[in-house]
Amino acid sequence: MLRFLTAGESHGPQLTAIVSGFPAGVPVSAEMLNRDLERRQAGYGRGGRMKIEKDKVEIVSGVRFGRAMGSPITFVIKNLDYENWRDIMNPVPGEEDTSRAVTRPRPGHADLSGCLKYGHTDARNILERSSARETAARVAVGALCKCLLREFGMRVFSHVLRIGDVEVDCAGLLFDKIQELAEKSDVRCADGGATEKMRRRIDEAAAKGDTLGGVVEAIATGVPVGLGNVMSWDEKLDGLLAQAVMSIQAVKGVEIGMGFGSAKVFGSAVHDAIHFSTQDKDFPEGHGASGGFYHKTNNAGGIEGGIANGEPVIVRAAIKPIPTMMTPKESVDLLSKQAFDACRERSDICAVPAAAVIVESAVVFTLARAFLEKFGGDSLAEIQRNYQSYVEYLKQY
Ligand code: EPS
Repeated sequence: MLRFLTAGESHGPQLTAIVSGFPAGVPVSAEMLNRDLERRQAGYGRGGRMKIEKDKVEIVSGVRFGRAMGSPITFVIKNLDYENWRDIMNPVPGEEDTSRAVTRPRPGHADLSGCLKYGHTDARNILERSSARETAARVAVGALCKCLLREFGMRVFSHVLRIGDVEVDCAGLLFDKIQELAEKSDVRCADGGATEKMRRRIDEAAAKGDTLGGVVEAIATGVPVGLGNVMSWDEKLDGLLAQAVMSIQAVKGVEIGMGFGSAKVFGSAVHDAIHFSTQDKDFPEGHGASGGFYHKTNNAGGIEGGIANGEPVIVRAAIKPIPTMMTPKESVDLLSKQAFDACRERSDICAVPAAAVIVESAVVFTLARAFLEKFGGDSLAEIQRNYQSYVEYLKQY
């Protein structure tokens, strides 16, 4: 089974990810992974930390001459900021530098519940790991999985639909155009007018010492019918996607396809009618192998009954505003129990553009795992044989 584990503190020496179950023979390059790390770092509204970091992976196991070997793949991403935190993050027992201790937990963070759970009185022991810095490792894992999915014509991209009260209008745009425009926008949005308004809102939030959240969308095209499972609750593709996306720092809501909107209207406005054709030209944009069955609408977001139905998989996530604020809310000191304002820490104003790339990575990983479950996972050649035979079966169905 495809699995991964990440480790590393935000201001420690490095982030590490170990991916096991990745098939042998898949072409993998550090450049591919670094491209997505760069995309995650970009975006209007980031704080001072992003001026320090230049995220790059070093692949230290599992890849030889540019191809996966089938053994666990390990990569590390150095935290360049560690140089400024050596004494504070020192693993050696002895004199402790507590100059950056956090005893006034920040509302909205894991600080308080984490300290109570683990018995700490310095929330740094919690926030170093709860920090969204960890998502750099997850994005590298997603980029690795893209190396597999692209071999089978699958693509996953992401864009921003909302920052604060500013909404994007990209109705009628083809996926290619949405992707192209979003990649050019520093708020990762496919609507030039909204881009300007979003930047202004972020400036306003910064001026007030406040922060902003938003909504992001990931779209996966070329997904073949049959990924996921209807038979067991814990194998349903939509359930797996929701878990993977919800586990991302600051995500407070996940929708598939029409999502919450489908609760407001009649069933006739929700369910996607089924059609059949032998002509590729009849299939909607982004359609994957499905034996000729297709849907002209995609309110289901590409998943029915926990199984991919051949249409693009569409996942949206609500990102809450960053809880570290320059105008902090009331809190209580962990030691004295006195009321104080929460700790002020350097942070971002808005990380929604970065969150789009992170959600994209979670979707990529989840689809890659479901893909390997369906088609076997030892080597690329074996998966290609299995995939080809499935496509043939679908044609003859
Ligand atoms: C984060 C706080 C900020 C962000 C960080 C996430 O870092 P710092 O505490 O060093 O200023 O910049 O995000 C990243 C480092 C990153 O790579 O995305 C937090 O508290 O979650």
